[in-house]
Amino acid sequence: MTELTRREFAFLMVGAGAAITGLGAGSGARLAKYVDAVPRLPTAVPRHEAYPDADYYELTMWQRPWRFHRDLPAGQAWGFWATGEHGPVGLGYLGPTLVTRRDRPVVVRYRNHLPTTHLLQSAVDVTLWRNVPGVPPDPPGGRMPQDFPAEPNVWTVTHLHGGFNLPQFDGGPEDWFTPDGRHGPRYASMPGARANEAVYAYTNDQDATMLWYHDHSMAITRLNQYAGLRVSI
Ligand SMILES: [Cu+2]
Repeated sequence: MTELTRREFAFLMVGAGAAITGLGAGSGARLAKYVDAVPRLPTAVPRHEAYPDADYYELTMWQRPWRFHRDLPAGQAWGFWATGEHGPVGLGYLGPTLVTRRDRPVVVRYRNHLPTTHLLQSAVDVTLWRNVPGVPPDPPGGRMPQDFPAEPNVWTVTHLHGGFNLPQFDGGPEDWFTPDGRHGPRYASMPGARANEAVYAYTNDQDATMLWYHDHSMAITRLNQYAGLRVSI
């Protein structure tokens, strides 16, 4: 776990460090190792008014400051924030853990409150969903024909990795939604979602184990996860 976290730090320094911290990858700066405690993910508390037979959570994606190392200035990162009795529950990066019981249904309202410009905008590869002059199309038939926005935007969709999920709540790549309310071609939700939300129900009948939830959006999954949208449950 510690190793993974160190690797994440190292990756972020190299891959996203320029954007997030202003430190160039070639600056020669060396950071002291093992000086920060590994952050502990907070635990979200479920509510029961809306769905009495389920644990109900609201998880909002925000861009917030996050300090990746004690000797770096605070940068910006993405994370999930749960609605809590005493305010939002989150870190700024990653997000809260949900503690559940096998066979106890869970309902999650995912809300996209991110900016409409990607945190890692310079790394967005539009050729993954659009024909670009000079870039040969993938055979057969060129790039993906889905109805994507004309310009890169911040679409997200959350997949519960390892859950026995109904297909409409599985968070597939085309199920995305944006902060300004656009939806992917296979977007689905329980009733009552606002335009920048999707409400998913999980039967939670897989074996008791640790799962994780993470962004799964078409073409920008890697960027959304580097930015912070991935958490254990
Ligand atoms: Cu996964």
